[in-house]
Amino acid sequence: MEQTLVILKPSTVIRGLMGEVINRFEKKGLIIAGMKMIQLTDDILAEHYFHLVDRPFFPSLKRSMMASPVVVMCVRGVEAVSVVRAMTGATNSRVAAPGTIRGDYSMSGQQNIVHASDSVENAEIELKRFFRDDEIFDYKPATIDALYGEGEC
Ligand code: IDP
Ligand code: MG
Repeated sequence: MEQTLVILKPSTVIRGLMGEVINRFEKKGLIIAGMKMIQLTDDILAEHYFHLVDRPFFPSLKRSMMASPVVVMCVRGVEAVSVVRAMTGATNSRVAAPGTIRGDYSMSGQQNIVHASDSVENAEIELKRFFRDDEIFDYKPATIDALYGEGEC
């Protein structure tokens, strides 16, 4: 199975939407393999969003990401990286499709509820950025035999 990083951004924490968003991943059948609340810093955001450091909105992106603690999650499942990206929706929530998390919970291109890793390679790098090995758990959900068909995982 793949693992991917999800961050519940301050827009989710401050608006009291953590439970709703976590519930979507649980209902989908994804396994929450790790989860904790942390405060992001300048340094970790410069690393995490290195592809955006030269963009004019980077200072306001950093402020928005440090406005409250965030929840970082390790989410596991077959093809979890692409499944979670599809559930997340387009970056700009105003064009994100209804039914996606951003499409259903946000009006913003910046305060867009969740971060989700965009490739298997980046998921590995990003999970290492936020989790120690012993903070990711390999337990078997009681529902696993009903989540996947034989040989699917
Ligand atoms: P993603 O979150 O959909 O992967 P990225 O391009 O990696 O999108 O951008 C990271 C984050 O930076 C976005 O989720 C959003 O919060 C913010 N961001 C991206 N583009 C803009 C913009 O044009 N204005 C303001 N914030 C932006
Ligand atoms: Mg991205």
